[in-house]
Amino acid sequence: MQLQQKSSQGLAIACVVVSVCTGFQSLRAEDAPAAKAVKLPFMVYDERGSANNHYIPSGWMGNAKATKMDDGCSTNPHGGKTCLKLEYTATDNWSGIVWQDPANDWGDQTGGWNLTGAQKLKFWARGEKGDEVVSFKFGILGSDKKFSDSAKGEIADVKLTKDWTEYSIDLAGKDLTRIKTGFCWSVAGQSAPVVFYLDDIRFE
Ligand SMILES: [Ca+2]
Repeated sequence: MQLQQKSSQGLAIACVVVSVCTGFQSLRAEDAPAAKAVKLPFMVYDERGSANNHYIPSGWMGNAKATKMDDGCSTNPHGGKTCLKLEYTATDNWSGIVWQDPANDWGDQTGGWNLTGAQKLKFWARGEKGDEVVSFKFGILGSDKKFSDSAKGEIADVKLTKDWTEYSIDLAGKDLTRIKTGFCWSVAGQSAPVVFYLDDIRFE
């Protein structure tokens, strides 16, 4: 009631104070700031160093010591001048890399992108020899995390061919309002080192 008697300037200051206090309370996951909206298509990997790239391939999992990634491979890219080259040199154990936003976050920080409207997560892949088995997914942060992904999807145990082939994960009906892990690949150790290539990873 006292606010009504204050000057408009005083009211404005009071509003700012209320906003700040509300901000402190919003540290709870369900009240976290909305994830940034995007324009589709939304690239995860386009070219080395491209401003079109989103998410950061910072989440190295499993046997990372036996894993290599070249994000500027110029050998037969699918589009442009570069593609990703992934190598897993061990024949046992497993490995994978998660594209994260923010980098190195496993669910403790807010962030991510609002991908509402996207119908598919699409990418191109090829194997060095053919028959390499690789799994692909997004949205690996479950509801046990403070700041989780709002949806997940996967195509498991894809057998690659030597030629570029396009794969997709269907997003129909998914809540895409906060996707913090936009892409992930993983391989289990196979009888020989696994080498494969990825390009044009995007939501559209
Ligand atoms: Ca490219």
